[in-house]
Amino acid sequence: MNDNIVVLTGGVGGAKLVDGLYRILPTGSLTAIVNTGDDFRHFGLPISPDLDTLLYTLSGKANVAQGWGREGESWTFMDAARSLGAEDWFNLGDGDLALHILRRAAFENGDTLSVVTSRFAAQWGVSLPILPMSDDAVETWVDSDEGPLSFQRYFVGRQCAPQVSAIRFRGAKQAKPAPGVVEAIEAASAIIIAPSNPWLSIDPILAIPQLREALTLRKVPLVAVSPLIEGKAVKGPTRKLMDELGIHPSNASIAEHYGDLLDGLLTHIGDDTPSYIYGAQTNTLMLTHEDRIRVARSSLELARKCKRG
Ligand code: FO1
Repeated sequence: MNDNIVVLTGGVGGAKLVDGLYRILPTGSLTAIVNTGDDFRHFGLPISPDLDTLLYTLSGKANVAQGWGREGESWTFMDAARSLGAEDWFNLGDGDLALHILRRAAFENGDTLSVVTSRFAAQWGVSLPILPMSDDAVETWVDSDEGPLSFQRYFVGRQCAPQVSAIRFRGAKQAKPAPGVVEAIEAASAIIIAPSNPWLSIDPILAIPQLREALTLRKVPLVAVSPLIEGKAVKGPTRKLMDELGIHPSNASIAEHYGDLLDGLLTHIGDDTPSYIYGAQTNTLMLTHEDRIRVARSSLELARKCKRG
């Protein structure tokens, strides 16, 4: 089949899979739908971490070791801001600032997040439609033993230390899928959920009613790449979060979480494979570009093999 792949993704881990797919699929046969629940305003600037991580990753600008921001970044702004008493829990690199300042200028110009994101992608030679899940504000919040925390306050400000009891997506019920999102899902030959945190990075996407409905009505396979390796997440709080939410840290829990959306699950070699779901295994650790390509190929193969359940 001529591929028309749609990938749902959050930040770091997801961006690596998208990059692997981007490297092996012909232009025009891949669309990324990206979580914007992590987005927030800082110093009055609109920050879109998962969109920016994807832009950096696909244009080869990403600081891979750090997992966010740019390679070779400088911090003159932060040093000057700190000297003026500014809060410094969330670091804005000098190059990174260009995205936030130009995004804010675009919004003041009446442009949507989708429009400004596609403009950035075109400027950086990224020939992949990078679609925000919505152009409406959706904010991920966690209920914790320190009270309600916005995502970045939890994730960066408190380094995921608070005990989480619930996760909410403010504005999701009213949010509309961004232009092209439902059309991409309806035109897809397969849908892949990237190995992002299901609860923090994929659920905000699934919380948008018309987006979820489009996925439920799909006629094509939907497969996910598990974010767990040997029961732990490669990076970030997935395992800790599962423990706090009382969810057993296994691929069975990942499959259960996606429920009837899932037709297939790609898991790490040697890890548990839920019996009731079509599965495949590979080394899902993505450290090199070859790794990204291997996991991308395995996810495409799984999608081709499993039928729409
Ligand atoms: N993560 C951190 O751990 N510390 C930071 O200071 C930080 C700044 C930052 C700035 C822009 C941006 O796009 C992302 C940034 N991140 C930082 C990462 C961010 O919190 C995560 O990428 C996502 O929100 C989680 O996927």
